[in-house]
Amino acid sequence: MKTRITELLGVEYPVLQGGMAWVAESTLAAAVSNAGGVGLIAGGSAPAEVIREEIRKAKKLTDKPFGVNIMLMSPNAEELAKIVVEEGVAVVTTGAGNPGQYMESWKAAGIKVIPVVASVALARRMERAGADAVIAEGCESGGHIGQTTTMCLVPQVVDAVSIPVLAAGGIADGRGLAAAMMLGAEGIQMGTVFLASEECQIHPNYKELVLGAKDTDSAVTGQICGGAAVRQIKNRYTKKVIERERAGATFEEIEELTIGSLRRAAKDGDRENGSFMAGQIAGMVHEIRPCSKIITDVFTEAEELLRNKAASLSL
Ligand code: TUI
Repeated sequence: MKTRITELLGVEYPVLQGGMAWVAESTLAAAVSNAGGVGLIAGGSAPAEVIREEIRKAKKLTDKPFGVNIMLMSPNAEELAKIVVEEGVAVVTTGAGNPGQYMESWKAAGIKVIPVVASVALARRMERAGADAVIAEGCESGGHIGQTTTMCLVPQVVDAVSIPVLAAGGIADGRGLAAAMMLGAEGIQMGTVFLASEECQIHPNYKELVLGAKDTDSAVTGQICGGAAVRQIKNRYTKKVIERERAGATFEEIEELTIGSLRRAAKDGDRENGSFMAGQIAGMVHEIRPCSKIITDVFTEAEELLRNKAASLSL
């Protein structure tokens, strides 16, 4: 499958791995890149020097292009923005904000910059700022989300910009990839399905929760108190946060509950108090596979669908 994304990034498959904070480290990123996609190391809110070490580890594990995701709400974003230049990282994706202030230095360093956007307005701004492509991420996704679904967001972003668009949110098999292509995307980003990969280093309880989730098992916190909306698997933690939000808790009171919640999920596997970020598509993820198998399964299925669909509809 050749698109402007495979050409831009020099990869076999137009697929990026989501930049999942506390989840996406060098082992996972290198596995996705070695499989022909683009793996990402997530900056999250980790100390920037820890991420530098992860970048160096990934360089030892793969000679293919990989990237770093910079979460712009993190206090370390500025430091990390310099480190990706110093380390000669091939691709940068960003989330949870507008990376405009860093764009010039990244472009000057030859980095391919692909911001994640949740709205047409930000997609347009990113194109004007010099982004190489954008990832249009629908609210089916896990983690911090906007308000528009993938089905509605992707074609509107495709119509609004002329740089290539990747679709994200709710994609975990060939049907999702084929649908994204029909919406005008030239690539995809997947996160949730890579949580259930052999190479993903999260606590086994996290993987178990993803495998066991059904379609309605995620909840969105942060919608009432003015913080960031975050989708994760329903548990005691989401119930408590949503209850407090409904009871009129302040931003600070909610923050007290949310601080450390991702670590409790990814590292400790604390089923009750962790924030197990995952997308709605977790309901369709039932097995642990190597990243290479996940990617070839998705692309083989999509290619067959795209080749045969017209005939099966008697078109
Ligand atoms: O960023 C993500 N997903 C994330 S970040 C994250 S870590 C975190 N944890 C707790 C609270 C907040 C973050 C976990 N998952 N996806 C990309 C994304 N970007 N989704 C939504 C946005 C977004 C939202 C508003 C981007 C820009 C924006 O406004 C910026 C502007 O200036 O218009």
